[in-house]
Amino acid sequence: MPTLRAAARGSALTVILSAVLVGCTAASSVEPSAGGGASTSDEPSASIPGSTNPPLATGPDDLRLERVVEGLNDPINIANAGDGSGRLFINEQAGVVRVVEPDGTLRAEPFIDLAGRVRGGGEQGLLGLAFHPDFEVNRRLFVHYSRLADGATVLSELTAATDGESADPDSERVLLVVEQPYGNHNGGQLAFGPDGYLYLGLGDGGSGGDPHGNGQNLLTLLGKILRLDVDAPPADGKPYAIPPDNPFAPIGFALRGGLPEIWAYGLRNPWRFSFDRTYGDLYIGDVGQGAWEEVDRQPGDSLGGENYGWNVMEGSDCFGTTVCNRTGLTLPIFEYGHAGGDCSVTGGFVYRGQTFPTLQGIYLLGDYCSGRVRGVRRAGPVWESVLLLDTALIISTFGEDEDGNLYVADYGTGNIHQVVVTAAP
Ligand SMILES: [Ca+2]
Ligand SMILES: [Ca+2]
Repeated sequence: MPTLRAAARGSALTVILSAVLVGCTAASSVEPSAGGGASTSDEPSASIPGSTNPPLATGPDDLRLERVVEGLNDPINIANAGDGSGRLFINEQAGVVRVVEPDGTLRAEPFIDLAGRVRGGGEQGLLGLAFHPDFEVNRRLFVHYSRLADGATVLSELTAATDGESADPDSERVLLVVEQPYGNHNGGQLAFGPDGYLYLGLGDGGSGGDPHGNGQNLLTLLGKILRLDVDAPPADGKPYAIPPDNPFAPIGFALRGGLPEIWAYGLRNPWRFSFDRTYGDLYIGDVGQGAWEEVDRQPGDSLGGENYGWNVMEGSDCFGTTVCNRTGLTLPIFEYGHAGGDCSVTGGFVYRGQTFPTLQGIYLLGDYCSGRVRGVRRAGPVWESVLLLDTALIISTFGEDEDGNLYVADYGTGNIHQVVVTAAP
């Protein structure tokens, strides 16, 4: 384990969830100030070449996972409601959301039961859950799931009971349906950004190698991260609005060569992504084909429209060819190969809690197949990385509570673990 050095500045789903959601160089600008907007940091901009991240110079000794909840069935998402309740909400793949009370008790009754509408298994299921930033007041929440009848992607809004303790499936209002050509690569993550917009990650549709070229096709929502406004009045015959500054939002009557919902593209299967709650940076774990698992990072002041490369490239290698045109592609800040049982990245979170100072600013990610937990952190112009843990878990997702504590779900046992750092003896 690395030791902390004060000078440092840090600034699959698969196999079971089916067969491997099988899988550099970031154009990184100066990190914006905590309040967003103007860049005040003196950190230089830099492009980080390929797969040769230096080791993390400083970091947490004695990182470990502490089991805090047991008894979930195929947990694949962990969310909080941001309502001051201190609860965690766990998606079970088959379509049920369970509640973990602040005292750690797993409530017997589901928060919501959508099992009658969800196709669970493989890479399908109740993949995403996001609470409206004003959930405490408006009780609005959003789900992303695979439709029972045909596996199509569904994004829906639901309204919880006034006490916020449950949500009636009959409150469902479907916002978006995207047909799926194959059962795999459905993406998953649903999250509100610091800008108040709702982001949804969709995979390339499935099969292998992106046979339809969806990742680079701006006329499909597959292989993209979408950005929707669910607060403005619905427009253009859709049950949501398009943020006017989306990169392909029409200007007047002028179309701009892509579907207006698209925020970023060139993604293979962005199963999990998250926003750094301090800087607003977007970190995407994009599952690789057969060679490279990658983490992409978008600065908090990005204007969107990034092309993360798939299927021109897998990680920082050309995909299927020895030469390819890298112009305009945003390559990963971190990638790792498939040696030693690694096969499918599960993106995590930048730790911003107050409990474990040595973990501060480190982006944690896991591998679904190997159980390894890695950390990535920016140090001036480079992104350092480290192997933090080698576990026996089947890491399906990370999650963050309201205080910034991080959790890991084990798909194998149904247990939820908290990421903790024990005090040095
Ligand atoms: Ca699919
Ligand atoms: Ca990529």
